[in-house]
Amino acid sequence: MPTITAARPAAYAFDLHTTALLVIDMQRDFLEPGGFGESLGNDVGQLRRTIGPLTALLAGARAAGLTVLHTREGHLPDLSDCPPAKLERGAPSRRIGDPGPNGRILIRGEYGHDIVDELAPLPGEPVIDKPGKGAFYATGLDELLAERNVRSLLVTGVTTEVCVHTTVREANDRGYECLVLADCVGSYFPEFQRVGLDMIAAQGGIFGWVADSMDVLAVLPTTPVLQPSS
Ligand code: C5J
Repeated sequence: MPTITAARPAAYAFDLHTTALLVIDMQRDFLEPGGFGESLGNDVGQLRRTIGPLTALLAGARAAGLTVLHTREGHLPDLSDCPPAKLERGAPSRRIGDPGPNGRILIRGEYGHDIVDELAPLPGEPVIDKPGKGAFYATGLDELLAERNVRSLLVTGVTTEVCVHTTVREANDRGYECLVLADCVGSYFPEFQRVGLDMIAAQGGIFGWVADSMDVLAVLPTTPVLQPSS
C-alpha cells in the first residue's frame, strides 16, 4: 500500500482501490473577484495559491485512475434550499442570489457558481451540488462513495476552516479516513489555515491526517490501477 511517512500525526497508508480525491468548492464564487467570498470582505487572492498544486495533484490522481469527485456550494434559483439565517448573515456587500459580475451570487447554473477553468471536471467525474458547508449534508455523496467502494478521501479545496473542515468532520463520523493536503486547501485567513490543519491532526489525528501534495504524488502510480473485480 502507498504510505506517506511525512503525514502528521503519523504515517498514512492508503489503498488505491478504495481511495478518492475530493475537490471541494473550487468555484469562481470563492476564488475570483465579484463572487460570494469577496462579497463577505475577503481577499480572494489568498485562495489562488491552491490552484497550482491542486492542478498537479488532479493530474496525478487521474493518471493513477483514482475516483475524482468535485463539489460546489450553491442554491436553487428560487433560494428554496437556502436557510434564511444563511441568507441574512454576514452583512455582505451582495447577498446570495443578488446579481454580480459573474451572475447571481452562489446560484446553481450561474458562471460564478462553476469551478475555475484550471480545475474543470472531466466528463464522468461526479460533481456534487450541495446547499450546505458539508459535502454530505443533503447530497448523495455517501451513497456515491459506497457504490464505488471508497473508504478513504484525499481532501482538497476551499475554505480550510469552513467547507473543508465541515466535510472532513462529516466524513470522519461516517467512518471515512481523510488525508487533507495542506497546500491544496486554502483559507482567506492565514491563521485559520494553520490552526484548521492543526485541529485535524491534533490529539492523534482526531479528524484525520495532514500532508503535502508532493508526498502523495511521490507514491501514486503513473498508470491506472485496475479496479478489483467484484
Ligand atoms: C464558505 C466554503 N466559506 N466553501 N464556503 O462559505 O468554504
